[in-house]
Amino acid sequence: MTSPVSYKIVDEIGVITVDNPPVNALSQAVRQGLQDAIRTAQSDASKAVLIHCVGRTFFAGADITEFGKPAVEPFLPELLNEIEDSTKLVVAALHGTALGGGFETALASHYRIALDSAKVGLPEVKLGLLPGAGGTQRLPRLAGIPASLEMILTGTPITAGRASELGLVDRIVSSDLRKAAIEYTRELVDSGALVRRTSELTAATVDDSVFDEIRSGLAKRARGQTVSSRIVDCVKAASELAFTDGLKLERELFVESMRDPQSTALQHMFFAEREAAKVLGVSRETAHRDIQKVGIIGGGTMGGGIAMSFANAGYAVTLIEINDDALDRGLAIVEKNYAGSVKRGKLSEAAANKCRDLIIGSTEYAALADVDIVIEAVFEDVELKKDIFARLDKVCKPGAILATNTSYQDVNAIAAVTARPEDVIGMHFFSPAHIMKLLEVVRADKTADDVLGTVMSLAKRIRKVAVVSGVCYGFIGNRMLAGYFREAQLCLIEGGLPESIDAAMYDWGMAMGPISVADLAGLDVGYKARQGLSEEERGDPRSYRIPDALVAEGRLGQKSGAGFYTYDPMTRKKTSDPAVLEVIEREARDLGVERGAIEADEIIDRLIYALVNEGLRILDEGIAQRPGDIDVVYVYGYGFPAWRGGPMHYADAVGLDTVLARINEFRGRFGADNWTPAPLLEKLVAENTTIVDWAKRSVG
Ligand code: 3H9
Repeated sequence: MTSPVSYKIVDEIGVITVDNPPVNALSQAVRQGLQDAIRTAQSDASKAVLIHCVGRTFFAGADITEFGKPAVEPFLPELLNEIEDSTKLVVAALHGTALGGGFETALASHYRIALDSAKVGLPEVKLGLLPGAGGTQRLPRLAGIPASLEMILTGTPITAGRASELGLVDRIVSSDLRKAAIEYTRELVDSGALVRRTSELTAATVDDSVFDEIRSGLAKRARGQTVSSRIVDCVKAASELAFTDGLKLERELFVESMRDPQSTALQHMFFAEREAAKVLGVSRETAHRDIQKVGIIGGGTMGGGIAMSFANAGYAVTLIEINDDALDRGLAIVEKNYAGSVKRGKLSEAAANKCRDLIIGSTEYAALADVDIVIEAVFEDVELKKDIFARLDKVCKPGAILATNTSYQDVNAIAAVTARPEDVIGMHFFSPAHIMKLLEVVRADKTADDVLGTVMSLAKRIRKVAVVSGVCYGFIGNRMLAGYFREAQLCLIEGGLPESIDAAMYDWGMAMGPISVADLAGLDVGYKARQGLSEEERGDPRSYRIPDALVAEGRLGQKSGAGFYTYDPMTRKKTSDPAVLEVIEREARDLGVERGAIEADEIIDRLIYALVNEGLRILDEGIAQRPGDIDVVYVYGYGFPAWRGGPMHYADAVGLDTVLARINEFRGRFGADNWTPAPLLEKLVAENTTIVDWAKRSVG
């Protein structure tokens, strides 16, 4: 096998070139090649060494696919020490994204030159890890403690410009990096520049209060995450211990993090997110339709947010509303959102203006004649949606993609009203659509492969994480959510309080408790939906009587200032309301429910196992392509803690036999209507296997 690393002396510079697509991960072969080259350079005719990568980026980090397997020499930390110990000066030339072990390689080099478009960072925290190849010790020696803590705790890459301000990059160039880097190295040699070892620097000490403050903030900024305090320990050590002792601590805590189930979960999420982009049965080579112009029908919160997502990515958007008033209202919401982004420093005034200018409004469907894709985002009324699609069929040009943003409705039925069902697809955005990362892409029976492929790549362009779902009521996310909300309401009527249920789930790691989510979404939404249903269709009255009673009292949730909680009109801060407890107790009495204490553990198991059980049905039916897709939906769309890896990964981690035993216990206590184990769960337990192994066998 040819090595991904080559070495050649150019103009007296020993140039190490790495070519390991797609992202130049520091695989064993790369590490070996680097070690061989750096050793050769010590005794050959070269005067200095340059490390650079071809392709889209400098090393994007250690090779994550090697994690969990036995480590093979040379190990990265030792290799980087060897690079730093080089007697000839070593220059790293950075482009693309120099991340993790990649950026650590740069920090171990003696000088750094970067393309102005490059970004550098230590994103290990996103994998539940800390930089484990000297990053926690070298970065503080160059950039100081506060900036290092910020970079390592957030994992957010910084620009080459910022890196230069922090002393992490010595020279920035705007083109032809390889040539510029050879010239720079030559210049260093000619000027007699010395080998400059980061490990020999001293990190400026800071007052202990800096660390105390960071630690006390971790509970909020890194809630539930174990690796953050280890990161603080390492960075603190950089200013207190000798370099080698600091490295020893870093190694110890890196290994501890690697063994932590949180890291396993986050690594699973990393690959699940990338897997989700691949559509089974649709080759990556399938030609995509060209998308330049986008039409959106409905200028409400959802339509406006979707318009912003596209405009932010540079697409021209035509927003259609029913009349001038509605259109003005829609455009005003967009305007307000952009003003908010400017105020919060997320966008410059100029960038916001540029995006805003890309969105034009119209009340005429004829304005959609030349759009390449149109997304319908009106309220959830299937007949209205069918009407709209029949009109779109008439006005849109041949080959235009017709998408619906429905959260529940049958996309096949909507497609059937057109003469081109192959062009119809679901694009289920999550609110607020310009912020939430998830996009459920609903593949209807007749959706053409190139339509699906186009929408998946379009999703990436508008910075969404897309997951394919088959057609069913509620698709992947909302279908699973029904059981989760049902159990939250049942726990409430059986003895819980809004606060205790929210606290149980929030403390477990959910972004928001389910009762607060209901208030945010609006209690009237479910109420209205139930009005059209028969008693039988509404299901167990214990699961909706309390919210319906609150709606009857005008408590519609956050929007009316009161729901399960009462909200301050200015700050939206919520407080408990004794009147709600009275409603709960009254409804429980009416329904003959005897209220009693419910432990947090039970609340968690009932809500999460309801998700897991339905998720397994969804998998079994082929609605989700793979378990990781369900995990991506929950982490990116429903505030499930990424460090627990999503409901499917979590179930495997707990053990499917434990999950099944608990569900069977619930069936015994609460009845089979809500608690019949998914057949796939029983099958996997009987076969003594895991969801992930089953998926490997059945999906490949
Ligand atoms: C580390 O460095 C630990 C050290 O401190 C200590 C060690 C002792 N390894 O994201 P994309 C694959 S921890 C293996 O779609 P983009 C990815 O799976 C690491 N594979 O592209 C995908 O494969 P496929 C710290 C990797 O342009 C393909 O590359 N580094 C790795 O949207 C394309 O990826 C990180 O955490 C990897 N390190 O974004 C950086 N990275 O095509 C992680 C990517 O088969 N990577 N792949 O699905 C990223 O953030 C993004 O991939 C990057 C490119 C920004 C680089």
